[in-house]
Amino acid sequence: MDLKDIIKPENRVYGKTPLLTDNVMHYCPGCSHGTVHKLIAEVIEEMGIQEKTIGVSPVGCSVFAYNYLDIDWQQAAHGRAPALATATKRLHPEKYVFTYQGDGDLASIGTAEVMHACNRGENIVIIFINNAIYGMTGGQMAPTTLLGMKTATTPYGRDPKLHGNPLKITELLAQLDGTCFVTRQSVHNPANVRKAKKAIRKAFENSMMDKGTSFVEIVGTCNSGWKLSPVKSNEWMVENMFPKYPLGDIKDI
Ligand SMILES: Cc1ncc(C[n+]2csc(CCOP(=O)(O)OP(=O)(O)O)c2C)c(N)n1
Repeated sequence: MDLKDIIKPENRVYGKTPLLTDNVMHYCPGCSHGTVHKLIAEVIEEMGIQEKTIGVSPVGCSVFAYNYLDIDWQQAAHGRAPALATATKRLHPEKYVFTYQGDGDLASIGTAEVMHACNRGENIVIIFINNAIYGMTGGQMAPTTLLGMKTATTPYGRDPKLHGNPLKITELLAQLDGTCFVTRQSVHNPANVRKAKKAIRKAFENSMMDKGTSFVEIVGTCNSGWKLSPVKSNEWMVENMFPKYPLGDIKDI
């Protein structure tokens, strides 16, 4: 019997969007990147903008994002995605342009780029994955690392006297006149996955309304870097990350 005869349209509860390629993702089991990729792909499919979307992939674990979403992509040097997205959107105002960046990329190496793109109010979407460390290079401290958190470069825990304080860059960007929508989400359970998807969709819709920059932070896990199982990582994130990085909309105009 053919699969189509068993799974009738009325019985279908979920199907993988064709925008997600069949390439096997290189992410570690439990990593948030894969879930966020899926949400972006679903939003693009549901909005029918596959041919009109250009992603800018970063340096970091999600450097290969272009292998997983069947849309047009550019590859930026570390931290430079908002600058590249600015040029792309200005050259192609009819396109939906988004960046996808980790916290090392966006909140450390590319701080200036993201600040000025948001301040200029570029009509782009910025997706920011905050897992509190530099994942790809082996779990070094990032600006978003929590106080006391052990990383490869803070083996005794982050000490504010030595290493400074965690940077709440999302709150900073919300202060800038160029941002129209700034929100912090997570994908650690089904309810939050749905909320994150809604936020991503809103951000994409905003980018055609000349309202300015939409910024979606996703607080995510890096279980390899954190040296915890996927389940424990989610628990650790809820207990430790959310008090410092509370979920919800920070700005919506
Ligand atoms: C200018 C520059 N500095 C440093 C590096 C090395 N580097 C590559 S990936 C990475 C860390 C990426 O961390 P993050 O942006 O948080 O993304 P994650 O891997 O955690 O998703 C670093 C420091 C680089 N490629 N370019």
